[in-house]
Amino acid sequence: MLSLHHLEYSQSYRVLWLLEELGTDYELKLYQRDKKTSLAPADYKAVSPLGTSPVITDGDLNLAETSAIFDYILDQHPDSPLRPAANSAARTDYLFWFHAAQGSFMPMLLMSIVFQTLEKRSPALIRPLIKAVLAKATSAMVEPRLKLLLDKAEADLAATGWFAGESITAADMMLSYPIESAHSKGLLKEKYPNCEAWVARIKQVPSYQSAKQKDGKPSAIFQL
Ligand SMILES: N[C@@H](CCC(=O)N[C@@H](CS)C(=O)NCC(=O)O)C(=O)O
Repeated sequence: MLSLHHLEYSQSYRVLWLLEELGTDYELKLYQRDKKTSLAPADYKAVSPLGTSPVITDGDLNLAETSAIFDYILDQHPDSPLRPAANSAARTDYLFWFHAAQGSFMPMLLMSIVFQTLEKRSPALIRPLIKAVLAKATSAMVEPRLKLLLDKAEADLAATGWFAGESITAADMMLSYPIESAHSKGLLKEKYPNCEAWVARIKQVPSYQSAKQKDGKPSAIFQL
């Protein structure tokens, strides 16, 4: 049976949500982050080929990388509407947003977290200098890219309220982590009402709610 190794406050929430939505049999193993480092604990790192969350095991297979895990699981559910068919109208939107989640959105959010950590951990004497350098890097590199992504998300959501076609797909699930992170940082608000409404919409999906119950945390998002 497939096991999801679920690290608290991590991107593996999306895999938990996917498994709940598909209604498939799976085993859930819960792990807590290391209290000091916030990283995955040693027993988690021992399972994951890259030491990162999510990871699934299935027989002899250990598979990391969220998008690979999504495709592996969806390959076992070929008739699921969560992955629009190759010849369907929603397919290119699906491909774009499914891959933009990990390929473009998440690197920007990771950079923000790394910058915050660097600032927090820098020696007090040089902290103002580090802060100024990181603020410059944020305004030159992170903010413009995030803006382009959120502008496109806002425009694309206007049609149906979902990212690819008339109903929820795995692209919406993949985007939940970066867009909920943007929401919790207060980046959406009045500027991105379609994105705000989408965040509220996904939280109403029954499988999102049952995943939340199994996760047991107030939020899926990791915050420093
Ligand atoms: N590209 C990877 C990124 C995974 C990743 O960075 N996960 C974070 C959690 S959100 C993690 O494992 N953090 C704990 C650690 O690095 O020990 C994926 O899509 O699965």
